[in-house]
Amino acid sequence: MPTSPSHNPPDGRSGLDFDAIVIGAGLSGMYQLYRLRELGLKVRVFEAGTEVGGTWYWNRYPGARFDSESYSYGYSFSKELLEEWEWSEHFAGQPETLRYCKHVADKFDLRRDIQFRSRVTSAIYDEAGRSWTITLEDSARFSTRFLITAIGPLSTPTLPRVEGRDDFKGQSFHTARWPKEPVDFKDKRVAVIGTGATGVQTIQTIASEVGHLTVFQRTPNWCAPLHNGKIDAETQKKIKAGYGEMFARCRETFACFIHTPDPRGAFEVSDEEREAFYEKLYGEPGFGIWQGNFRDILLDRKANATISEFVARKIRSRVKDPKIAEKLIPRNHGFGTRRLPLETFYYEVYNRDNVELIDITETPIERITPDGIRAGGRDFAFDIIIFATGFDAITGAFDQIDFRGTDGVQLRDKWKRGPETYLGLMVHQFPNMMMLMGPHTALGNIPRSIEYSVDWVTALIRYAREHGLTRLEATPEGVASWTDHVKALGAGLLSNEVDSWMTGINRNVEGKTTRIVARYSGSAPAYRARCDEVAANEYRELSLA
Ligand code: NA7
Repeated sequence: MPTSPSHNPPDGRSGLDFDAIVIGAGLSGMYQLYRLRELGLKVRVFEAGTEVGGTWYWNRYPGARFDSESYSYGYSFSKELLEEWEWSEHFAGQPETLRYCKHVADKFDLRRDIQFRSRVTSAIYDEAGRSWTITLEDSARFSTRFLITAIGPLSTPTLPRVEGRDDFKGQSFHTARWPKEPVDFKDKRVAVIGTGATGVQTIQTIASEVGHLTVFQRTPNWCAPLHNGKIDAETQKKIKAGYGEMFARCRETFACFIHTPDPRGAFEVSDEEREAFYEKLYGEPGFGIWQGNFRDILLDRKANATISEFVARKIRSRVKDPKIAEKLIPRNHGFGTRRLPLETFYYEVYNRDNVELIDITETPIERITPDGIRAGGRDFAFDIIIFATGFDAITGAFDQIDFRGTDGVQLRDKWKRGPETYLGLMVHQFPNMMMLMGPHTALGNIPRSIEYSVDWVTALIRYAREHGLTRLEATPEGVASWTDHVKALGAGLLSNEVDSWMTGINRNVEGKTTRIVARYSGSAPAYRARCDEVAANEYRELSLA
């Protein structure tokens, strides 16, 4: 293995500020810091916010909560942490999750290596030094051997490109930039634009608090009941005793959730059995109806139609006004082909006298006015406008930072027609840069995927240190083969034939109107097997020096 003594000085004598820089102090960044410290590395995490928590720091909108079972979502790496932390609900709300993140930061003394209020604006690779220099918004610069992005797949909020946004005299918020102070909704006329997972949680939470609520819906989404509940003492004990088994199960399931698809096809059972199965799933908590449904509902149009029709009937039975019910039923995509929002009496909101649903495909938003919104020639007056309009997903956070690799190549340019990665973890021409939860990686139950990716990156860095390697790069062949593999896996999935953040569509962002394969859509076990194989073969697929 070739080593270059000039690039491999003993620890602390490289002349670099850090051995590793991590961008972002969300769940990925926090755990990566913990692991790299174990290796004895000098690490600094740069975080734009004022606290740890990432998603759970920024998304403090009313009603923000887990859609995955709380206990399946926490970190699994520390037995002590599992033993001492008690989730109060099966699907915890954002304040509790943020408390959890802070607790983890305290327990492992993470904050001493995290620099808050520090937004990274550029990251430039230096070939001579085999290092990266990052620059912050305030122009401060830091150099490092390894650069790890932990910037989140859903962290760059986007606003509608509509005229007059700055003219509005009332309060307006994007859900992912919600103020820390409570917002007073009492007697207020409130607009919510957007009906994705975030819009649904917001709408169902504030409908009874506001004076009047107007929901501007462009595309209805299929939703299913969350069925949340408090965790009593006895269940708490069972959860703790069952952690080992539950995490082992999550390691085996397709997307690391506790739910696993039913091995039967939708038409392998009688109509009555199918109906009874759907009824059972609709009555159970969490993502079971999505992740634990018949094996073919996300693959086969006819199978999908059976569950879509079932849920449409549920919507019709829950919404009193048949015209409104029809507006709430999706027509352009099947059940579960977009990320499924889980709800708590969401549909019943539309039975309230103080709630109005505006279908903006019929009544288009023309502009924001000083007093509200003009849509379909009608002026709506509002005190508060809430933008639940989503994110420039997966690659968006990368576009916000000027990443430049060898020969000054820009990541933005390289990924213009869609991301190209090696295992979703590395990019050719970007040596020593590793991505956590970047494009082409297995997402699913995110913390489960995070723990795996962080451990993989940590093992790679450990290997590099043990073997005197200071330059780790994905090869063009490795990238081409992984990118082709990811694209091939996406073929045939109904979800890849639908516009959503999962297929890289965001009409609020220029150039994001063509579907791409942004996610790895194979099984998490298959993803891990492939990454494990690379590690077991001592990373020979990488270019190492
Ligand atoms: P989503 O799921 O991307 O939803 C955004 C919503 O906002 C969706 O209903 C969009 O309609 C709507 N939207 C976006 N732009 C506009 C404009 N310009 N005008 C009207 N309506 C608009 O984001 P979320 O924050 O709800 O959820 C993201 C993920 O976070 C979620 O999947 C979970 O994993 C957590 P569209 O469907 O594009 O017609």
